[in-house]
Amino acid sequence: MACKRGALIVLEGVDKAGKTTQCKKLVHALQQSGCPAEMMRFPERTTTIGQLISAYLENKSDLEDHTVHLLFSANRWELVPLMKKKLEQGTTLVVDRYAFSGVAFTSAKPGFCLEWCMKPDVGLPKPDLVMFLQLSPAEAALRGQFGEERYETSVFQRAVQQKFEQLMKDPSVNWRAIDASQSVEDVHENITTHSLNTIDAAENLPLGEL
Ligand code: DGP
Repeated sequence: MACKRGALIVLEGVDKAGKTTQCKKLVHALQQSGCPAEMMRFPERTTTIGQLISAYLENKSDLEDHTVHLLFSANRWELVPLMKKKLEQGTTLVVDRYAFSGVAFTSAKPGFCLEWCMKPDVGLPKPDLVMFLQLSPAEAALRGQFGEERYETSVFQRAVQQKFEQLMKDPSVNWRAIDASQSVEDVHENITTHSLNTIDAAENLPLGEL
Protein backbone atom coordinates (compact mmCIF):
# COMPACT_ATOMS: atom_id res chain seq x y z
CA MET A 1 0.00 0.00 0.00
CA ALA A 2 1.32 3.48 -0.88
CA CYS A 3 2.35 5.60 2.08
CA LYS A 4 -0.22 8.28 3.00
CA ARG A 5 1.14 11.77 2.52
CA GLY A 6 1.76 14.18 5.36
CA ALA A 7 -0.09 17.47 5.68
CA LEU A 8 1.40 20.91 5.09
CA ILE A 9 0.35 23.05 8.04
CA VAL A 10 1.38 26.72 8.31
CA LEU A 11 1.20 29.11 11.25
CA GLU A 12 1.10 32.79 10.38
CA GLY A 13 0.60 35.93 12.42
CA VAL A 14 2.22 39.20 13.38
CA ASP A 15 5.31 39.23 15.61
CA LYS A 16 4.67 38.24 19.26
CA ALA A 17 1.58 36.16 18.43
CA GLY A 18 3.34 33.01 19.70
CA LYS A 19 3.87 31.18 16.39
CA THR A 20 7.21 29.59 17.21
CA THR A 21 6.10 28.32 20.64
CA GLN A 22 2.92 26.91 19.13
CA CYS A 23 4.75 25.25 16.20
CA LYS A 24 7.08 23.46 18.61
CA LYS A 25 4.24 22.34 20.87
CA LEU A 26 2.21 21.13 17.91
CA VAL A 27 5.08 19.05 16.47
CA HIS A 28 5.64 17.50 19.91
CA ALA A 29 1.93 16.70 20.36
CA LEU A 30 1.66 15.16 16.89
CA GLN A 31 4.74 13.03 17.44
CA GLN A 32 3.37 11.89 20.83
CA SER A 33 0.15 10.82 19.14
CA GLY A 34 2.13 8.68 16.68
CA CYS A 35 1.95 11.06 13.72
CA PRO A 36 5.34 11.74 12.06
CA ALA A 37 5.83 15.51 12.13
CA GLU A 38 8.66 18.00 11.72
CA MET A 39 8.97 21.76 12.06
CA MET A 40 10.28 24.09 9.37
CA ARG A 41 10.52 27.87 9.41
CA PHE A 42 10.82 30.67 6.91
CA PRO A 43 13.02 32.49 6.44
CA GLU A 44 15.36 29.50 6.75
CA ARG A 45 18.47 31.46 7.65
CA THR A 46 21.04 28.66 7.31
CA THR A 47 21.22 28.55 3.50
CA THR A 48 23.30 30.96 1.38
CA ILE A 49 20.14 32.90 0.47
CA GLY A 50 18.96 32.70 4.09
CA GLN A 51 22.20 34.30 5.26
CA LEU A 52 21.64 37.27 2.93
CA ILE A 53 18.12 37.62 4.35
CA SER A 54 19.35 37.32 7.92
CA ALA A 55 21.96 40.08 7.45
CA TYR A 56 19.23 42.29 5.95
CA LEU A 57 16.83 41.64 8.86
CA GLU A 58 19.58 42.36 11.37
CA ASN A 59 20.23 45.70 9.60
CA LYS A 60 23.77 44.57 8.77
CA SER A 61 23.09 45.08 5.06
CA ASP A 62 20.67 47.03 2.91
CA LEU A 63 18.89 45.47 -0.06
CA GLU A 64 16.49 46.99 -2.55
CA ASP A 65 12.87 46.11 -1.58
CA HIS A 66 11.93 44.12 -4.72
CA THR A 67 15.22 42.24 -4.50
CA VAL A 68 14.69 41.20 -0.91
CA HIS A 69 11.14 40.13 -1.68
CA LEU A 70 12.45 37.81 -4.39
CA LEU A 71 15.13 36.47 -2.04
CA PHE A 72 12.50 35.55 0.59
CA SER A 73 10.57 33.73 -2.15
CA ALA A 74 13.72 32.01 -3.45
CA ASN A 75 14.41 30.86 0.10
CA ARG A 76 11.02 29.07 0.09
CA TRP A 77 11.59 27.63 -3.40
CA GLU A 78 14.99 26.20 -2.50
CA LEU A 79 13.35 24.12 0.25
CA VAL A 80 10.54 22.78 -1.99
CA PRO A 81 12.28 19.52 -3.02
CA LEU A 82 12.88 18.68 0.66
CA MET A 83 9.33 19.63 1.65
CA LYS A 84 7.83 17.46 -1.10
CA LYS A 85 10.05 14.53 -0.19
CA LYS A 86 9.04 14.68 3.47
CA LEU A 87 5.34 15.08 2.68
CA GLU A 88 5.44 12.13 0.28
CA GLN A 89 7.16 10.04 2.94
CA GLY A 90 4.20 10.70 5.24
CA THR A 91 5.73 13.40 7.44
CA THR A 92 3.47 16.29 8.37
CA LEU A 93 5.28 19.63 8.15
CA VAL A 94 4.48 22.37 10.63
CA VAL A 95 5.82 25.58 9.11
CA ASP A 96 6.51 28.80 11.02
CA ARG A 97 5.64 31.48 8.37
CA TYR A 98 5.29 30.93 4.63
CA ALA A 99 4.36 32.82 1.47
CA PHE A 100 1.62 34.77 3.29
CA SER A 101 4.23 36.50 5.48
CA GLY A 102 6.12 37.20 2.26
CA VAL A 103 3.15 39.01 0.75
CA ALA A 104 1.99 40.73 3.96
CA PHE A 105 5.41 42.15 4.88
CA THR A 106 6.37 43.45 1.43
CA SER A 107 2.93 44.77 0.52
CA ALA A 108 2.94 46.77 3.78
CA LYS A 109 5.78 48.82 2.25
CA PRO A 110 4.86 51.83 0.10
CA GLY A 111 4.52 51.16 -3.63
CA PHE A 112 3.77 47.41 -3.52
CA CYS A 113 0.48 45.77 -4.43
CA LEU A 114 -0.69 42.33 -3.31
CA GLU A 115 -0.83 41.05 -6.87
CA TRP A 116 2.86 41.72 -7.62
CA CYS A 117 3.91 40.39 -4.25
CA MET A 118 2.08 37.08 -4.75
CA LYS A 119 3.59 36.28 -8.15
CA PRO A 120 7.00 34.80 -7.18
CA ASP A 121 5.29 32.28 -4.87
CA VAL A 122 2.83 30.99 -7.50
CA GLY A 123 3.37 27.22 -7.79
CA LEU A 124 4.74 26.64 -4.28
CA PRO A 125 3.14 23.70 -2.43
CA LYS A 126 -0.19 24.87 -1.11
CA PRO A 127 -0.74 24.45 2.63
CA ASP A 128 -3.58 22.14 3.64
CA LEU A 129 -4.23 24.52 6.53
CA VAL A 130 -3.07 28.04 7.42
CA MET A 131 -3.75 29.09 10.99
CA PHE A 132 -3.54 32.82 11.63
CA LEU A 133 -2.73 33.65 15.23
CA GLN A 134 -4.74 36.77 15.86
CA LEU A 135 -3.50 39.29 18.41
CA SER A 136 -4.40 42.97 18.56
CA PRO A 137 -1.55 45.52 18.53
CA ALA A 138 -2.51 46.47 22.12
CA GLU A 139 -2.21 42.87 23.30
CA ALA A 140 1.04 42.42 21.41
CA ALA A 141 2.43 45.51 23.19
CA LEU A 142 1.58 43.90 26.57
CA ARG A 143 3.88 41.02 25.66
CA GLY A 144 6.89 43.34 25.81
CA GLN A 145 9.05 45.44 23.56
CA PHE A 146 9.71 44.55 19.95
CA GLY A 147 13.22 43.33 19.15
CA GLU A 148 15.95 45.07 17.23
CA GLU A 149 15.36 43.60 13.77
CA ARG A 150 14.00 45.38 10.72
CA TYR A 151 10.15 45.43 10.64
CA GLU A 152 9.92 45.24 14.45
CA THR A 153 7.99 48.47 15.02
CA SER A 154 4.35 48.75 16.04
CA VAL A 155 3.48 51.02 13.08
CA PHE A 156 4.80 48.52 10.53
CA GLN A 157 3.27 45.55 12.36
CA ARG A 158 -0.16 47.22 12.23
CA ALA A 159 0.20 47.63 8.45
CA VAL A 160 1.24 43.97 8.16
CA GLN A 161 -1.81 42.89 10.19
CA GLN A 162 -4.09 44.74 7.77
CA LYS A 163 -2.47 42.96 4.84
CA PHE A 164 -2.96 39.59 6.51
CA GLU A 165 -6.65 40.46 6.99
CA GLN A 166 -6.93 41.08 3.24
CA LEU A 167 -5.17 37.79 2.45
CA MET A 168 -7.47 35.85 4.77
CA LYS A 169 -10.41 36.74 2.52
CA ASP A 170 -9.02 34.43 -0.19
CA PRO A 171 -11.40 31.44 -0.23
CA SER A 172 -8.92 29.29 -2.19
CA VAL A 173 -6.77 29.04 0.95
CA ASN A 174 -7.89 27.03 3.99
CA TRP A 175 -7.52 29.79 6.61
CA ARG A 176 -8.43 29.38 10.29
CA ALA A 177 -8.28 32.39 12.59
CA ILE A 178 -7.02 31.47 16.07
CA ASP A 179 -7.48 33.76 19.07
CA ALA A 180 -3.88 34.07 20.25
CA SER A 181 -4.86 36.08 23.35
CA GLN A 182 -5.94 32.84 25.09
CA SER A 183 -3.52 30.91 27.33
CA VAL A 184 -0.68 29.01 25.62
CA GLU A 185 -2.41 25.71 26.48
CA ASP A 186 -5.81 26.81 25.14
CA VAL A 187 -4.27 28.02 21.87
CA HIS A 188 -2.35 24.75 21.64
CA GLU A 189 -5.50 22.67 22.10
CA ASN A 190 -7.32 24.65 19.45
CA ILE A 191 -4.43 24.34 16.97
CA THR A 192 -3.98 20.63 17.63
CA THR A 193 -7.66 19.90 16.97
CA HIS A 194 -7.61 21.73 13.63
CA SER A 195 -4.33 20.03 12.67
CA LEU A 196 -5.50 16.49 13.43
CA ASN A 197 -8.64 17.04 11.33
CA THR A 198 -6.50 18.40 8.49
CA ILE A 199 -4.03 15.50 8.63
CA ASP A 200 -6.91 13.00 8.31
CA ALA A 201 -8.41 14.87 5.35
CA ALA A 202 -5.09 15.52 3.55
CA GLU A 203 -4.30 11.80 3.33
CA ASN A 204 -6.86 11.47 0.56
CA LEU A 205 -6.16 14.72 -1.29
CA PRO A 206 -3.36 15.62 -3.71
CA LEU A 207 -0.98 18.35 -2.61
CA GLY A 208 -2.11 21.59 -4.24
CA GLU A 209 -0.16 24.57 -5.60
CA LEU A 210 -0.38 28.25 -4.67
P1 DGP B 1 11.09 35.38 12.15
O1 DGP B 1 12.39 34.66 11.97
O2 DGP B 1 9.87 34.48 12.09
O3 DGP B 1 11.10 36.32 13.34
O4 DGP B 1 10.91 36.33 10.85
C1 DGP B 1 11.84 37.33 10.59
C2 DGP B 1 11.21 38.59 10.09
O5 DGP B 1 11.09 38.53 8.67
C3 DGP B 1 9.84 38.91 10.64
O6 DGP B 1 9.78 40.31 10.94
C4 DGP B 1 8.90 38.62 9.49
C5 DGP B 1 9.75 38.86 8.27
N1 DGP B 1 9.42 37.99 7.15
C6 DGP B 1 9.20 36.65 7.16
N2 DGP B 1 9.01 36.18 5.93
C7 DGP B 1 9.09 37.24 5.10
C8 DGP B 1 8.99 37.39 3.69
O7 DGP B 1 8.79 36.44 2.93
N3 DGP B 1 9.14 38.66 3.20
C9 DGP B 1 9.39 39.72 4.00
N4 DGP B 1 9.53 40.92 3.44
N5 DGP B 1 9.50 39.61 5.33
C10 DGP B 1 9.35 38.39 5.87
